[in-house]
Amino acid sequence: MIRDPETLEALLDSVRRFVRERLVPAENEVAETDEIPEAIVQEMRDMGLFGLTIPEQFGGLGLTMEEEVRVLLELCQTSPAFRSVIGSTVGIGSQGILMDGTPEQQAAWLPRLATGEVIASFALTEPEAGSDAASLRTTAIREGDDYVVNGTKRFITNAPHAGMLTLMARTDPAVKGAAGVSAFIVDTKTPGISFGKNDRKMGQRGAHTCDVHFDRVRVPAANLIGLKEGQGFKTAMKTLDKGRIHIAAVAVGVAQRILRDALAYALERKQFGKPICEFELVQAMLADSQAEIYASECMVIDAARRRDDGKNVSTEASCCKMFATEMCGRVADRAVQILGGSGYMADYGIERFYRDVRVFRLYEGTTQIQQLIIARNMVRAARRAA
Ligand code: COS
Repeated sequence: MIRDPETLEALLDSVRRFVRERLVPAENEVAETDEIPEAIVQEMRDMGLFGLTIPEQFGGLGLTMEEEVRVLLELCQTSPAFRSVIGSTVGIGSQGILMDGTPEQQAAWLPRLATGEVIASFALTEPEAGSDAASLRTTAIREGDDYVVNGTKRFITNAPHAGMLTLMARTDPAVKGAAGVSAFIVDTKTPGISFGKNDRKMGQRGAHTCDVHFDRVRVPAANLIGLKEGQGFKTAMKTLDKGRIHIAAVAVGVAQRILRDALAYALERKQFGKPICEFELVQAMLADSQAEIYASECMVIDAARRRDDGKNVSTEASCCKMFATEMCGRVADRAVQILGGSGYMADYGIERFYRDVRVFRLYEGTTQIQQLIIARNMVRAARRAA
């Protein structure tokens, strides 16, 4: 749903300009240094990018899902590491508070997330609990007015910079599955929290992940999201439904950029006496990429609109996350192929995108988990209808 086309267009314009003038020129520096310059992060704060999804009453822009998708399509015409800076705060790190938090919890945290003063991370994954998220082992045991948290979270995006975590932990160790899990807001300055070294990753240099260790960390009971135990897994799943539409939009934006670079190369590069874009086998790769990007874009916008209409979009979110991220992998692979030997060389930038986008098919649920969710929902609906 687009509330006011003119206001949205002005925002899209400023993001487009920011990407062109500030982010694209910084791509190589970020890849070399593994750091996003603080001046760029500050500009993101000034533009309100950390508050895209936080309601206006808390100082954010309160974008609808469709509006968020449109912004992401622009913001992702560059290295996806830049999106990652704001990703966990506008997405999975804040949405649990927004969806299930009490008014007090929302008022205490959302304004500082909206300005980018505090960065949020989503702490679900553990060394032994990845795809099987409901098997998580981190415990949060009630002691007086606090919960005492022990355990380790793994691969947590933006944890090295986070001021707060949306933490999923087991409040009832006797209950093994999803029902024993609760969600908490955790201030990262709380004693007993320590961070591992930054992970060494395949791509997206400049975007950081690490382990987070909890050793007898006392979290006030007032920070239990919604003040209800046993609801944390559902909070996480609802958050991921939205997050998966977000990641699908990211995949579409980056794929558009990769295809543009591949086309530009194919127009310039001559072999057998003519530009390679005139060869039909190269044209097939360009055309397949264009058609698949278009299909993915339509899916993402449709899923976003359905969510804005208040529909349950668990199936659609998984469909577009699966389709768009797999598409992006194919587009990146074809781009390397179109550039040939140059596609393999770091100076041309395409191999960097190829590595950067690989994680899209893994995080916020692998392609195989999306397949499982889609098929399960189909079977459930069919059984209900029978
Ligand atoms: N919205 C609301 N509630 C949901 C939900 C959703 N999208 N999906 C599941 N739930 C609820 C279920 O209704 C169930 O509650 P009830 O028992 O009251 O009915 C509960 O959550 C448990 O669901 P389910 O039985 O489906 O859980 P499973 O352990 O079988 O598996 C999957 C769930 C595999 C889908 C889940 O673990 C998953 O998404 N894994 C991937 C995790 C992931 O994306 N990690 C990335 C971390 S962030 S980078």
